[in-house]
Amino acid sequence: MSMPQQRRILATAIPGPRSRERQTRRQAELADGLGTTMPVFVDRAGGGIIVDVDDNHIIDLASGIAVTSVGAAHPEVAHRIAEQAERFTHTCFLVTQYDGFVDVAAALNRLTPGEHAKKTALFSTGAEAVENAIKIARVATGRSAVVVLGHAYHGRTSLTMAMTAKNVPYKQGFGPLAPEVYRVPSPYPYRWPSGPERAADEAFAALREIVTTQIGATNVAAIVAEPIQGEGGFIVPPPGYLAAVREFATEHGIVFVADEIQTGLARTGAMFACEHEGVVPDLITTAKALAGGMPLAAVTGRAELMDAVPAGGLGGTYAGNPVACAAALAALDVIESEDLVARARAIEDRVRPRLEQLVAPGSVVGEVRGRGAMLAIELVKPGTTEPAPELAKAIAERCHQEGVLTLVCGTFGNVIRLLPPLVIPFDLLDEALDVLVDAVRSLA
Ligand code: PLZ
Repeated sequence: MSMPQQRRILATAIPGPRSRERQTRRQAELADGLGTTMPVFVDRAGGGIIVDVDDNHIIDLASGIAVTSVGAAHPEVAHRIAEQAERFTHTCFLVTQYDGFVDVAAALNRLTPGEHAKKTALFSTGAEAVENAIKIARVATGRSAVVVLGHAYHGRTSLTMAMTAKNVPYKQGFGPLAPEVYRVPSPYPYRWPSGPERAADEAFAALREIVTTQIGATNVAAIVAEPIQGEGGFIVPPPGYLAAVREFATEHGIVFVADEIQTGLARTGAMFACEHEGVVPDLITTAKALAGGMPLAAVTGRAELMDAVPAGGLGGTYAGNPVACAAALAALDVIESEDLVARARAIEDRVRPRLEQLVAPGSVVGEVRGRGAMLAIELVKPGTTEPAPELAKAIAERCHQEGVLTLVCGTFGNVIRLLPPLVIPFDLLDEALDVLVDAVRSLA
C-alpha cells in the first residue's frame, strides 16, 4: 500500500456518512468511558495525513498523542514489523530471549543523557513504565514516598492515576487512590501568582519545604517530573527549576525520575527534553514515539538502581514484545538517520512565529509555549488570564471540520496543542496553521 497523498482533501462533511454510521455502532458496542477527540474512522495514514473511511484527507497535528513521530506508516517500520511477525510474534522474554529486546535496551542506554553505566527494562505502556520506575526507586532506596507536581500526568493505572493531578476524568470515582503520593506546586510561569520570573525559585522553595517539613526527605523514594508537562497544558518549567530539583534529589538520596513519555525521542528538538536544561535524571521513562506506533515502553537509568530489583520482580507477558522491538529499532534508526531532532527544531521555527502573531493585549491567546514540535496556545477570556475552555473546544472543532486534527489539553481544558508527526511536509504544516489561525480569529 502506498503512502496517502500528502494533501488536505475534504471529500464530505466531517464526520462523513460512513464515519457516522460506524459511530452509531461504536456507541452500541463500546463502553462510554472511552472518549474520542474526532469522531471519524480511519482507513489509512502516513506522513502528515490521516485518511478516513469517507476519503477525507485530514492533516495530522496529533500523531496519536505524540506517538507517530516518524509517521503512522513509515516504510522502514512497516517492513521490520512484517519481517519480525513472519519470524515469530511472541515468546515472552521472561521465557525465551531474543536480540531485539537487548538491542532496544542498548539503544536507549546510549541515547539517554548521562555518561554513567545504564541499564534498561522494557514494558508495553507508558503507565506501566512509570509504575515500574517507582517500584525500582522504592526497592533501591528502601523508602516509599513519591513526590509529583501539580498539573502532572503519569497514566490511568491505580498508582499512576494517583500521581496524575487532574481529578475529572482521571480519578473521580476510582478511589481509593494509592497512598504515599505527595504533590508540590508546578512552576507554571504563566499562572505563577507572583509572576513568571519568580516561578522557578518559589516553586523549588515550596518543594523543599513540603519534602523536608511534611514528608521527610529520608522517606522520599522518588521525585517524578515531566520535563515539559504534557496533558497538563504543555507547561515548560522556568530555567533552573529542574536543575534545582535534580540537585536537591542528589543531596537527599532521592531518585530523580524524568517522565519523558511525551517529550522524549526528538519531539522537543533534543533527543530528551531534560537536555534543554542540562539535567541528567537517575531514571527516564519512555514510550509513545519509541516504537513508531507499536506498544512499547521503557525505564532506563543508573545501572545500580536498575539492578536493585531481584530477578522476577520486573516484567510482564508482553513486555518488550518482539514485533514492538523490531518497530522500535526501525523508528530509532529513522529518528537518528533522518535527524528528526533538527526537524523538530525546524518545525518550531516555522510554527512559533505564526502562533505568536495571535498574542496581543486583549487577545484570547494568553501565551504561546512549548519546544520543538511540542507547541501550544493557551486560550483565555480577553484581557484576563481566566481560562476559556469553551473557546478552545470550539476552535479545535472548527479545525476538525476543516480537516485539521488538533488536540486540546490542560488542567483547565483551555490549551490547544500541536504535536505533528516530525516528518510532516512543511506545506501541510503551513496549511494547517492557516486553518488554526483563521479559527482562532473568527471564533475569538
Ligand atoms: N506519562 C507524560 O503523556 C500518556 C494520555 C492519553 P500510556 N499521555 C496520553 C489518555 O488520555 O489516556 C502519558 C504521558 C506521560 C505517562 C503517560 C501514560 O502513557 O501509554 O497512555 O499509559
